[in-house]
Amino acid sequence: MSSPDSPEKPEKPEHDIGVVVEAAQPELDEPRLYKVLLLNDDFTPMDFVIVILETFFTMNKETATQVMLHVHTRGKGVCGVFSRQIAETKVNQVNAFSQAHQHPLLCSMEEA
Ligand code: TYC
Repeated sequence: MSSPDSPEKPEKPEHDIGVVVEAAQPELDEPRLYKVLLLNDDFTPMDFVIVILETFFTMNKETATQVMLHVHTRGKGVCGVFSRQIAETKVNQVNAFSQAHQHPLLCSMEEA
């Protein structure tokens, strides 16, 4: 046990006299954004894809129908653009929902 005035340890100051606190650097980089994509296949019913777009991407029926037809004719299409964590959650939710209904519909993401 060392005495209170042992030489190993400087005495703890009562206050942080002489300590300079610098402001944190502002966050300069914008968070990266990710497109969530639906991929076409030959088996998933069109109505099921429309339900996906309405349920997970809050589209109305008209917009959901347009996006579904775009995917159907062009092979893939963007459902929305999100931060990485939200995009990952959407992809997982859509793929789990499609699997649960035995449809091969695939959802993926890529940096915007
Ligand atoms: N091609 C499907 C059909 O003809 C419809 C479909 C659209 C499937 C979009 C997937 O992401 C998709 N029933």
